Amino acid sequence: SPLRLDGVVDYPAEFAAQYREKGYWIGQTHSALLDSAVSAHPDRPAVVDPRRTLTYAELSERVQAIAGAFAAEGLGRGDRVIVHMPNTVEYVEVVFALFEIGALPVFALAAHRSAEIRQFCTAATARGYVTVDKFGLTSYGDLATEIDTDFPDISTFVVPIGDESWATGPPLPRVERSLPSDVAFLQLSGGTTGTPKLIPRTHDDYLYSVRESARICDIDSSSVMLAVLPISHNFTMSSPGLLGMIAVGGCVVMSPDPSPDTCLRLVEEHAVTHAALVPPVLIAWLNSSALADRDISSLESVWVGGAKLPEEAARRVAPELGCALTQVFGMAEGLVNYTRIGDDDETVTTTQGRPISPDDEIRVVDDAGAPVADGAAGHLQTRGPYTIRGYYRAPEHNRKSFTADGFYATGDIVVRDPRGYLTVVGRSKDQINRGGEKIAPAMVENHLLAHHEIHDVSVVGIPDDALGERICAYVIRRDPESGMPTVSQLRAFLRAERQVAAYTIPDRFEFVTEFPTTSVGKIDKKSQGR
Ligand code: J2J
Repeated sequence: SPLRLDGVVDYPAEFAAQYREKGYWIGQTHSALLDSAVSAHPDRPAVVDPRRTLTYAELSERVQAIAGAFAAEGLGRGDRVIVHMPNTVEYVEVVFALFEIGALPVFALAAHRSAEIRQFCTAATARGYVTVDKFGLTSYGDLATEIDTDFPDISTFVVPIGDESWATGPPLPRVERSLPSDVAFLQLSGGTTGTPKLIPRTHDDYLYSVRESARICDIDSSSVMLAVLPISHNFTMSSPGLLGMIAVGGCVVMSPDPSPDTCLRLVEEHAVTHAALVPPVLIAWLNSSALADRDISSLESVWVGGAKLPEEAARRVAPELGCALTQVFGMAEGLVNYTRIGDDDETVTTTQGRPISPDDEIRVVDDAGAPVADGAAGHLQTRGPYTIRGYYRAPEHNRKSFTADGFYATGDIVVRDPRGYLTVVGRSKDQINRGGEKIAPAMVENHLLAHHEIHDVSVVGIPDDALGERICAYVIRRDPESGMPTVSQLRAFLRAERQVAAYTIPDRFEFVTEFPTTSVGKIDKKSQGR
């Protein structure tokens, strides 16, 4: 019977029926996706990192053993399990082991720290937390101890990186433990509020977007993708990402860091054909001296998205990297747009593509909700076969983020052309896009307001050449004369006391005595950002 999970907004029955009828939802689970790759390509490499390489058959064997270990700890169908792991082979083993037992991975980013992980534990009422012992200079194990102590209902697992002998118990009997219509995992929203919003995606809806993405990007079993960005991110996971590669029997090479030196070396070593990049990483590749030393002729195309790609950078891809460019404009809530192979240069360099599905419904509306003409800027709203109808356990927030007829209000301002291609021209949501990393100002403001010497704070995005935007905090001190707190005290407070992810710490602090206000007395974030 279907998984019963409170706080999920289902697709209306008539829409679900239509999506099945049209062949979008084919009744496949993530475990079944892996199984078909294992039968078709048992001996092909599935996933590679600097320590280990697994073929599809080996991956499947490890997944069964680890699933057994999770089940032995009492984890099972419908349980939410926070996955807090860097880009490694073990990441793929763990996530598919959770799918195998019907548990729901919650896709934390490796960069998250105690503050964010605790929020996810609470928001998801998690039963499990999986992390690694250490990776590079970062030790993760301590956080597991903390979670163990503070969340008695959560079982914690610390995976020893590179050690093939962990979880080698008996495999589980093979039965399907979830239905294709079940929620498969909880993805994270970029967020606009002080609490994280979780995104429930079903096997059916997500894998439709994955298979179509693989087809649009023309990947097959000979394709090799370099995972440069955090593998948990929806882009690297599914557009077409790790799952797209598994859908076609291709190979994923995990990069331990996004630096051009590491990445371009890996492209040469593993004859990488594709990579998903945010604009600042693409630009770092283009400007890297390593480009001259490396043979990257295997690269067929780079997929670039997560933030607006400047046209000048887009135009440099073909001549300087010797490969094609695909622009990707997507969101963890659903809708993904791609420029298509064979599109003219103008389209590929100046638009963010068009939707995956003929049944992605797109509305571009003015402030009053009335449709605007093609060519005019407006708010993007969307509904379709892989776009959620609501965030997890967030009825109040859902009333703002979804229209009465079920369209998701993306908070993006776009221009649609008569062919249906979208160009992102702005944003109406209160969110900072720092080189593809999304920060909710309200979240940062809440942490700063916990400082006893701060009277008030307003966090905004400020334009930045390299990252598109950076984070700026306008701070009103409790005692303006005191000179306290200082910038370095505030950074230390956020890092060490509040324990937030480094990418959410403001790049700049400005001490002010009042915020600019609009005519209605609301803080004018737009004028601060300029
Ligand atoms: C401008 N803004 C963009 C683009 C995303 C594929 C690719 C990206 C994401 C992603 C994703 C943009 N140009 N090319 O999930 O599957 C901004 C928009 C959007 C928000 C979503 C995928 N591509 N954006 O970035 O959930 O503001 O997903 O609404 O992290 O990023 O962020 P996120």
